[in-house]
Amino acid sequence: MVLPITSRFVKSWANSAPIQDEIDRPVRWNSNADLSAVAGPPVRLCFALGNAVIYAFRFTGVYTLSDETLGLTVQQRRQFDEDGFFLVEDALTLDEVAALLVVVDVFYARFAAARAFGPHETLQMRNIVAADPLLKEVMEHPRILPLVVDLMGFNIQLRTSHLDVRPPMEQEHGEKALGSPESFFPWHADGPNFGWPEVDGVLPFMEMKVGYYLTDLTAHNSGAICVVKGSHRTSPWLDGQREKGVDPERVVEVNVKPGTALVWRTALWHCLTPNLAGDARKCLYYGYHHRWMRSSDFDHQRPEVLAGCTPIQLQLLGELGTGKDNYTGDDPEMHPVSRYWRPQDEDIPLKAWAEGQRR
Ligand SMILES: O=C(O)CCC(=O)C(=O)O
Repeated sequence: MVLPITSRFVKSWANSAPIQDEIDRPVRWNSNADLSAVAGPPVRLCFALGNAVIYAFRFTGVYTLSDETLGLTVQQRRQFDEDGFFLVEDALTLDEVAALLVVVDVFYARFAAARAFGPHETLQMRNIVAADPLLKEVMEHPRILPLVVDLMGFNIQLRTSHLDVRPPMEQEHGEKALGSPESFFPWHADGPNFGWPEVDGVLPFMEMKVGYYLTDLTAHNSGAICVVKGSHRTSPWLDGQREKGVDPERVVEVNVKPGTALVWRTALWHCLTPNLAGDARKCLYYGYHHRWMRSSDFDHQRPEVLAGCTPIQLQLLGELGTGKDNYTGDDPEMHPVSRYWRPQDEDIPLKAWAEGQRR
């Protein structure tokens, strides 16, 4: 029951539906979970318990989806906003995983030979969309692209794409504190040099990444990424997280099976567990941001990478969907106007694609 302190008992907030054996679910009063009508003045909460214990409760925003949503669920929306990430199991089929592993292994072998890698050498290769057609296809994976568009809108492009191969490491890496400055992969949030802009101590939503895991990361210390739940919401530079260290209660080790995708805000603090398992960890990352920002992997992709691309691929690769190079508009001499800043519909084919998906 929700009971305003200063006014009389509010009938509609009496008696929420009973909650049994659940640890994460919204409370509803007469099927209403929206408490905004009693927001503002202090309230008292009355709990009626039968053979029960309350561990925690909190007030959060109410999450709803617009009619335009392509694939995102309310739970994914809430997790993305509150925790900064969610997981999609079986985002890739096992056949897709197998095909991608072949490609990843070829690149590792090529670099290992060319650069005389030692047994523990990591490969973090960038701009993979330009390196192989299959790696390019993943940037528009049909299970994930709708979620990216739901979260960022259709006026997006790739900021980066990379593959990571981390062979097993020496055991001594397990002795360093997770993500500490002395560890092989300290806690950090992604961002350009000199940082993202801050608005009242909060980092605006500037970009997101999708991680696709190709190997089994279900065991502790198998090289999985760790994220600090909710850390995308506050600026670490302002709230002193760097000095105080990361709250271990909020750390999530992303122990997942092959084919799982991690959809995450790159402002989340993240680091890696050491890979003390028997096999190399292999994964792919695709970062998306707004088209009016600059990519980190390229200014323009090479012509041979763009040749034969679909309009949507061109858009995601940072080009105009038309394939034309009138980047500053049709009258650049008198009235230059960036087609990234003011795109026409044909410059952003994801718009028409999204509309088609909704029908
Ligand atoms: O290798 C990983 O899993 C994380 C890489 C990373 O720090 C990033 O994608 O920003």
